[in-house]
Amino acid sequence: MRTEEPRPVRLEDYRPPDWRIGTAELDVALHPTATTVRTRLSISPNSAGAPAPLVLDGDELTLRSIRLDGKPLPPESFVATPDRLTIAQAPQRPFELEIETVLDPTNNTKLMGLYRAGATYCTQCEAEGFRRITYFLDRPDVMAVYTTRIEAEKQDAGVLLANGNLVACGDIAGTSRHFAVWHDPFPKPSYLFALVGGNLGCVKDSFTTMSRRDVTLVIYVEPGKEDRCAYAMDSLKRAMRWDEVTFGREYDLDIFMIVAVSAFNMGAMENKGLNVFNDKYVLASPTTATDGDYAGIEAVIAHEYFHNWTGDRITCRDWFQLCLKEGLTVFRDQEFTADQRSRAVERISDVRELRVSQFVEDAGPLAHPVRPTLYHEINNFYTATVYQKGAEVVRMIKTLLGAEFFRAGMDLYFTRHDGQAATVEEFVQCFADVSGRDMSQFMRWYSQAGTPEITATPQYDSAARSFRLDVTQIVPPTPGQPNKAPMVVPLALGLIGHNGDDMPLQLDGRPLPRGVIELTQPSQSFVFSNVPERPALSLNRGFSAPVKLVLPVEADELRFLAAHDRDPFNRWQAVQTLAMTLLKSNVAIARSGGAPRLDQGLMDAIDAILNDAALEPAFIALTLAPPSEADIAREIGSDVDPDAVYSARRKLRAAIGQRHGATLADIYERMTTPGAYRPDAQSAGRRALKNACLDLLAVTESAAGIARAFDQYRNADNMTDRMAALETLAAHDRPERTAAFADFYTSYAEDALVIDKWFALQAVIPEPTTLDRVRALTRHPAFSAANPNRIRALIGVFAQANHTQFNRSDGAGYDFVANFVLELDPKNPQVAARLMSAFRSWRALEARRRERAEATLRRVAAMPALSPDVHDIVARTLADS
Ligand code: 0A1
Ligand code: ZN
Repeated sequence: MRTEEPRPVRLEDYRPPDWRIGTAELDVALHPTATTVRTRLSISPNSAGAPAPLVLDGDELTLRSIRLDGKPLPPESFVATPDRLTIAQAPQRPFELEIETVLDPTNNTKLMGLYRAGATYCTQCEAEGFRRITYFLDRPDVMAVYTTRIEAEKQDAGVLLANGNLVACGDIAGTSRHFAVWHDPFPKPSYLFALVGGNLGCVKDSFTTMSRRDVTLVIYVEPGKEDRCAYAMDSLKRAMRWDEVTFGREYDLDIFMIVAVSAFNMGAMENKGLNVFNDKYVLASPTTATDGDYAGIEAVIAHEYFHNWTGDRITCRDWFQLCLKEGLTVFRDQEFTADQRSRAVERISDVRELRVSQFVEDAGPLAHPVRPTLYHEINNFYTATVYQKGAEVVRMIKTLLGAEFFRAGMDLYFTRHDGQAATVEEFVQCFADVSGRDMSQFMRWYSQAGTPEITATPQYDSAARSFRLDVTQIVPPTPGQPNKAPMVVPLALGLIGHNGDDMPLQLDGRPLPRGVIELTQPSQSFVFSNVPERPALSLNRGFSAPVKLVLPVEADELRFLAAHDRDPFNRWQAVQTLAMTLLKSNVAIARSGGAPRLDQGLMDAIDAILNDAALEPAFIALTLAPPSEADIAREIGSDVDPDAVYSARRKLRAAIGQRHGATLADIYERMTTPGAYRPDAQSAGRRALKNACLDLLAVTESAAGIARAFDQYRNADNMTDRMAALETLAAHDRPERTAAFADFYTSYAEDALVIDKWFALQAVIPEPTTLDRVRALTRHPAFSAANPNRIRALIGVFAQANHTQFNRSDGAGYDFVANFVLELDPKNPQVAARLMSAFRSWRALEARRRERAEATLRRVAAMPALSPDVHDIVARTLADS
């Protein structure tokens, strides 16, 4: 717990640092509970302005000694508290400061700073963890050259790693200790510092860069897990090549290292030359990892590697600029996956994810701009808005400018800002400079929160052969932003003739560049000429803008688009829109006790997709999944009853299973691939379709459907098929479920990452007994509240993905999660705060649940000694607006 009430940090208060740190030499003697860190900093005043005191950040630090230019500092000339070191009259000239602190990594449960993941020593410094290691100007615009010496008992930590290149290592004569010295020649902010010590196995490889330099690649893992690193290593090499080819970016050190650790607050971390990973995003074998796990590894490995340029070589001036590295790097990893796998499937998956996480965030009390202007706790801003919407904003720049200007703008950014701590303005200016385009209105995507709502009204004039589109945009109010200005919205579109072909687009007598219209006003009309027949309108193709579209489209036209649109995203979207319309009306019917409607048109659209031999299996699988519960709830917007949402959705899936039973059974057989498991996208797509069929056939409650799932569970030779079958069985309260869960546990008890799947599948069962089950599982020997992966698998999945049981009408789900959060908060506030954000949609619930959720939130808010992390989430969740 911090000793002071945190003050908000505001973008407008940004000032350059008063001091610079040129070099930082760390000497770290690892010890389980008393690690000593001796730091030598070369410090100089940053400007010739008025003399400023030197104030270094700390967090729970214990100072052992301090020297200035080699001499001990007299006690009256400095003040050291756990969270600050102040030298009121520091010399106004360059000087050297030596600081010794002592740390307890074993009892560092926050997993920030230096901590232990199992027996391994590792660090996590983003955003403000370095100050838990030593006193420092812990802000990203202070960039220093680091040299790190580590020493340890050889038997405790046989491997000693830090950023950069290895310059020396060896035994310490006359002792059982050894040491290693690492030097990173690239100036970097403290949040990119890392060191690791442990007894680790490794896998080595090498990569020849485009300028023919050889780079050593090493992945370190728990000994015995080396054979699960092949896919991560292969992904790394593909990512390195892709960045050279696509962005001209080459790796810059002699070695690139990845360390997989078992306890990590997030997915992974891009420390310069020494990425630290949650082992979930490194380890994979056919019998322990699903296709989804393989895809996650590929994406996260690429993401962290791409940070080397977008994050490390060019970093952020301050934490308000977080999207500068995160949005851009997510965009880059999404493009990588699109190129490695299927562009259409990647786009649909990314938009699905955006809608369930970012759109939900944007519609609730935690909504914030892609670049916020105020925060209480920066850890709470690693959000879907900063990451996913941040990526959409970069993608829109590409859509507006075209691929060539986009690449030129990126090239300019890399040359102009290399080695700097930059801002969003500087990034966007590069695109303005190369294209000559005024980007000032576009900047609103960074400053205005909320999902714009675009209403489009089409009108065809057969006499004039013209097609007119009247478009209005509204950006809804969000916390602190009641009034919004119009945005620049690039809408890719197509006008489709009755034969399914796109018509040439002529706007104001000129061909439309890239098929994109640009909204800039609250309302605008676009008139297309030479339109020979009434077209079907395909709007926001490829989801060119992250907006909500309101279009008065007839079901017939949606069916036509589902069958004929040459834009695969909008084919998928057409089926989603048909399903959403039906689901919303069936939710209302369910609440008044009626029987759900069926929609022949939707069934026909699905039929057309199922029988289109030209479509990739992964695409068909995505089309078979109706909008998620979170999507439906968001569309309904208020007075949401999660039970009615769940029931309407399940019944629609049962209707699909019933109506298309024969086709689904046939596809199930055809998609069964003989031979050994391969994780490539095509094979994964076939499995995804097969397993979508399996689930739809079982959701009808047919005995044959359940038997097929149980058979698949028992006979599967890979984790994807086994998990898919278990997931299907999990939704049916039958003896087969009990048997399969028991078997799964005994088969994989030794493998924590696999047991996480077992926790998660039980946490998501949509039945009233689940809360008791989850409660009991928190006492299971395989569960540990000290490990974030276990917490996310059991409590996180229950709170975020089990809509009916977290939102039980008696409020017991809320109380359970809140109590867990309160217990976790003193130990790991970051993970606790993330769990707490599950309450973010509480205002949209029906009255009874809303009252229960509010009571729970108020109870948490009233607790003394909440961490700043949880306090911030709860206060914003409860705020009026
Ligand atoms: N920069 C990392 C995300 C990250 C942020 C904070 C952390 O602290 C626990 C860890 C990781 C990324 O984008 O991958
Ligand atoms: Zn990142």
